[in-house]
Amino acid sequence: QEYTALKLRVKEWAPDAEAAIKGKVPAGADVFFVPATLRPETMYGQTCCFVGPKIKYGVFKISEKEFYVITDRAARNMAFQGIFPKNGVYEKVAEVLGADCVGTLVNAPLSIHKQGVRILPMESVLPTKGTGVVTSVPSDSPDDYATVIDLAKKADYYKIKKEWAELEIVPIIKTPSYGDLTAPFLVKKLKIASPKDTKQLEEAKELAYKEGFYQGIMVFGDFKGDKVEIAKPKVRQQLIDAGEGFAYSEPERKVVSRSG
Ligand code: ZZB
Repeated sequence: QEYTALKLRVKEWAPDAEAAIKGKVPAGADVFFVPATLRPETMYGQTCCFVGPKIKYGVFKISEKEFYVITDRAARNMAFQGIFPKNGVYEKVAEVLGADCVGTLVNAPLSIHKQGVRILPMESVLPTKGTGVVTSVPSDSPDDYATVIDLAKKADYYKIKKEWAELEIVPIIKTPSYGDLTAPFLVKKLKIASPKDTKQLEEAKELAYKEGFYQGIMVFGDFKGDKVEIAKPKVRQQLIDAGEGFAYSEPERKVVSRSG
């Protein structure tokens, strides 16, 4: 899988995360949450960034000035892709639990929400995929839409401020079948009531990917009017050129062998 890794710079730490990294990251250095995405063209619509509350993350040193928050597994992969200064070597300076990061304010490149977006919990984040950090685009990802609705509904239970989950969702991509807010449309159409409706969410995701990629037209950003197919690599290159993203690939996951 060829992902785009995105650099979300920490503007303000949640208190427990701040305590965990205290004295371990030099003053003045930037720390980034680094989600891996297959949809760089949707980055305008980021409204938050998810971590698995029970997942343990490492804070890895890229240089004196830059540190990444990702899983150990992702750091190991990155170390063999020229992302760390020395091939195969990845230095971990601190560890932090996903739950302790909740509430941290980060700057999300290209997002319309220039004041920053919050780190929020998502139970279904897989520690074995990507970087274990997932940027949230509720306009175009059914999983993300179902999750932000649930987070806002049960803000107290999740120990978050309701407004952190309620940043405005704007149209980024238009398709003939689903209009300009694909994820909300599909969540409604498939009667998805919560993030626990995993089977319908899987189906919604497949539909959203297909329709978005082959029929989608950008309705926001520098490539407004272009087909998604055309805009995708251009947005990706912009992010890379701006130093706000980089290529990250992951060895194909093992596929369960088919019977017989
Ligand atoms: C932003 C985004 C916007 C994404 C969108 C999708 C969509 P896939 O689809 O299963 O091959 N992701 C990345 N890492 C993880 C993880 N560790 N656990 C759970 N989800 C993860 O996986 C790729 C997508 O799954 C990534 O692309 C990321 O969400 C999420 F509008 O990033 B995406 C229709 C999907 N739309």
